[in-house]
Amino acid sequence: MKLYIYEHCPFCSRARMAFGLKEVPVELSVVMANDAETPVRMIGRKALPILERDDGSFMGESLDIVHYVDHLGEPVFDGPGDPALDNWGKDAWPLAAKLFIPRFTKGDFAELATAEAREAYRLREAEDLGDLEALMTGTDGFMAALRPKLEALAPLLDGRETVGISDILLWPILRSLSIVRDLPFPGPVRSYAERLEQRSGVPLLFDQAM
Ligand SMILES: N[C@@H](CCC(=O)N[C@@H](CS)C(=O)NCC(=O)O)C(=O)O
Repeated sequence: MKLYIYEHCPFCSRARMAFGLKEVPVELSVVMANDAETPVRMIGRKALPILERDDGSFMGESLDIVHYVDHLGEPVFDGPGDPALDNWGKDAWPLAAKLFIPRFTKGDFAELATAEAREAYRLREAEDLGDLEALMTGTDGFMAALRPKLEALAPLLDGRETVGISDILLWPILRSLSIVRDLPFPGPVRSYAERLEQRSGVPLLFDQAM
C-alpha cells in the first residue's frame, strides 16, 4: 500500500499514526504542494492523505483510512473515544492553527522543496487565514492564549497509556504545535507527544521549531 501525504499535514499524520501504531507497513509518497494533477486523478479533488490500496483503488479522507487500516487487524480505534480530549482539540484548533500554519509555510518539508510549491502553499493558506506575517507578529498573544489550554490538557494526558481514536485526533495537533518555538508544553503533554511519536514513528517537529 502507498500513502500519499504532505509531511506538514495534520490530517496525513492521522493516517500515518494508524499505520505506525498498528504496525502495518506502508510506503509513503510526498506530493508536491503545487501538484493538483496527482490527487485529482486519484480521488477527484486536491486533498491529502490518499491511500492507494494493493488492488489499485484509492481512498481519501483521513478517518476513513484510519478505519480501513484498523480493520486489517483487531480494531483498536472503534471505541467511543474520550470526549474531553476531542473537545480540547475542537476548542484549541482555531487558535493553534494561527501559530502552526504560518510556520508550516516556512518549514522544511519535502512538499515545499521548490519555490513554486512553497508559493502555491503559502497563497492557499493566506487565502484561508489572511496575512500570515501578521499572524507571526501576533505570536506572543496567541501563545499566551494557548498556554492555559495546554495546562488544562496536562492532567487529561498524565499517565495516559491507552491508544484510541481520540489520540488519532489529538496528537497531530500537538505535533503541529511542536513547530512553535518556545511554546511551553507542560511535562505530561510533552511526554505524551514523545511517547506517541515513538510508538507511531511519525516525527514531531521540535527540531525545526521557529
Ligand atoms: N477531511 C480531509 C481533510 C484533508 C485536508 O484538508 N488536507 C489538506 C492538507 S492538511 C489538503 O490536502 N489541502 C489541500 C492542499 O493543500 O492541496 C481528511 O480528513 O482527510
